[in-house]
Amino acid sequence: MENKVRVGVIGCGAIGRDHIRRLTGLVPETDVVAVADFIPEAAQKVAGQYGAKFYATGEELIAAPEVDAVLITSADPSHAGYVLECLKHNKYVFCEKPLAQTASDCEKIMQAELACGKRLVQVGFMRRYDRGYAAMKELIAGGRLGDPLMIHAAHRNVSQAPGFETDYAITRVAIHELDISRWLLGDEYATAQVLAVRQSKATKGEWLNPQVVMLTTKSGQRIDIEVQTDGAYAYDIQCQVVCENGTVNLPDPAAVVTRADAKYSFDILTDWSQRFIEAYDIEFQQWAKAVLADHLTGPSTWDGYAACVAADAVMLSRKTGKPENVNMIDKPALYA
Ligand code: ISE
Repeated sequence: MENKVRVGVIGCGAIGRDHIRRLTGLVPETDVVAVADFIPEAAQKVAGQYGAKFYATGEELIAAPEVDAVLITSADPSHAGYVLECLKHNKYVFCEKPLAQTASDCEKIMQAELACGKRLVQVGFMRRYDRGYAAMKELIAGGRLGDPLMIHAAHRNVSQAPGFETDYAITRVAIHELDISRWLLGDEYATAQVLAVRQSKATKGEWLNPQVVMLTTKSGQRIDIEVQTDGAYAYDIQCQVVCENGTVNLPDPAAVVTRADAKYSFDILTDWSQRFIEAYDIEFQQWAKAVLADHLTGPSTWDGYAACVAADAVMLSRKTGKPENVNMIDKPALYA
């Protein structure tokens, strides 16, 4: 690597294509040189569009000598396997969330990365790069509001892709809050639970919707997360941190305000991929610089693991009907 990171992308669906557009247009430190997808035609189309090389499998792309770093935007269950393959080749890898489907797969990734002796993995928890969340964290850490006591959060979706299941509400949707809450509070979870709620008739499939996730942290803070995966009025992300001397709220995205017809109104986004669009840009600009500097600083394997341990405990609590302990291994020094 001289002054450009040559990136190979596995997964040419909507988010993959959006990241390729982003890397190509907004991240001058990267070149997208290779693509793969489990639907070959999808990758071939993108390869033609961007002048990248098409690979028939993710494994071949990872092994390719012209690929310095890999971006994984394939289906969730394939993430862990591809990350492990990248580590076998000692390559940088940016993996969209979730890092894996279970905490035990995250532990395997951690062991492989520790054997490499340096951080190579970054997880796509893009909310940490959102200006609103970043300002909240700065304010809380500054101490003016006193200690944080609790978080009230909501994650509301208009719809889901076909094949959605109850557990995806945790591993694919609430996983963002599982990450951002521990990041805002600077603490780890002690217990996790999912509570039953009156079900919404707006749900198209068979899965449970809404769900309410409750967590406690080691220092006794409480977090409640309303998760609506379908049928909500818009894509609406809310977060309020209640501190000893005041509260701090996540701002809504900037929108034009209309005063007309005796109403004060503004539009709310409906498409989740638009809500954190600027955060994605910043996330990849910083990642590319960090790869060139050979020193990753963004969300790590440890962060991917912490979110998955909490997700596992939430899903277990659905079966047991009680809060479950969030048991994490000791944090390796690499992630200090
Ligand atoms: C998507 O993958 C996300 O990351 C969004 O935050 C979530 O709201 C959406 O339901 C997921 O499909």
